[in-house]
Amino acid sequence: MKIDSVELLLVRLPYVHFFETSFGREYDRPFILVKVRAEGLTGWGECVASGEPLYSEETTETEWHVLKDFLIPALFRGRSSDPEAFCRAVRPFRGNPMAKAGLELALWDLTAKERGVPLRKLYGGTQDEIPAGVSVGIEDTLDDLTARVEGYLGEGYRRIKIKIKPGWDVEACAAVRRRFPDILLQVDANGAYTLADAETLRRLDAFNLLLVEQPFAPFDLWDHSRLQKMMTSPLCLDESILGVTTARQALEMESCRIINIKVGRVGGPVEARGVHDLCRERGVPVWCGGMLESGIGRAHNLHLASLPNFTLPADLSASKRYYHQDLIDPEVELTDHGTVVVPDGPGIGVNPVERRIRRATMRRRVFKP
Ligand code: OSB
Ligand code: MG
Repeated sequence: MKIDSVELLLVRLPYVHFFETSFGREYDRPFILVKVRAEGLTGWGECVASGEPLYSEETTETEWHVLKDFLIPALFRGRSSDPEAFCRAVRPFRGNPMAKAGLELALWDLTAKERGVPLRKLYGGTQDEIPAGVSVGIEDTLDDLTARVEGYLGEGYRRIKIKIKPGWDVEACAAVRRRFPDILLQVDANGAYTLADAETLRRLDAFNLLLVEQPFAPFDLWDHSRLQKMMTSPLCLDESILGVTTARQALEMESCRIINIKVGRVGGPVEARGVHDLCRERGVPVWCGGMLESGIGRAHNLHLASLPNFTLPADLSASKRYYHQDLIDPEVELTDHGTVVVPDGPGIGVNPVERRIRRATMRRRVFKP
């Protein structure tokens, strides 16, 4: 298709409840929406970096710079809206996966809309609903934590993940397990530990966890491998897995037994599908992670999570778990059996609400070929 314009929108949405990880507490989220127009259709993408380089090196400002100065010009030079051609064209640019993914996602939405099919069809997805988990942040007290977990279980979430950090780990798990002995429970450290903490981490084996996510720094495949040999709980890597190559190396080193796939972290759907396929060939389960996306990014995640090897519950929750009012209509809801449904319309299959987006927009720029 011939592209008419690419629009970038820097928006900000306040959370319903603060979200605290080992990096700190946040009350809202700035992020970039990407809107590609071609032949009367509009493709939407979302870039998942936040305001500060805490989860990874990228921020909304580095994404804006890289999109404006490198990725959008590369797209225009290619004179095509084909997402796979775009993916090849921007491969020479190192890093910056979240910026790349935001634009590639918009091109996938556009392509699926052109063909009149749900995005899931283009990806080869086989599932039409995804078991929903919820990621529960660090709270002020253990009572606050167990009250939140109880609330989410009451809403029907099938799996609980709690954020941990040094000083909020063994006791947090013990408190949740004491109240809810049988739930599916996992933890996520976002890289807050080192091998010196191995004794503390080994104590987590007592809580029958589905997995322990990213205990060490992103680069540290080797120490994850050493830790995995010391623990019975499966380790799962998030930040460390940058694409097919790091996934293969992590599996060959036995740094983890499960992989969290986030389309932004690996640089787009093409790479994400590659990680999925590699894990499937090797019998390694994957699940779909989240970055507290708006409904636009979450709809994209749902289509990706429909691939067959996404066998563990996803960090894909209802709109109201994150935001007072989501940017899409209808909002994402939980079914009565604890799943979220993959939208069925063309493309991402959800309708962005322009009025709500305008209200949340802090900066906007339109680029033309
Ligand atoms: O590590 O999975 C993570 C949110 C922001 C940054 C990193 C992570 C998260 C989450 C939220 O856990 C998951 C969700 O979107 O529901
Ligand atoms: Mg994580």
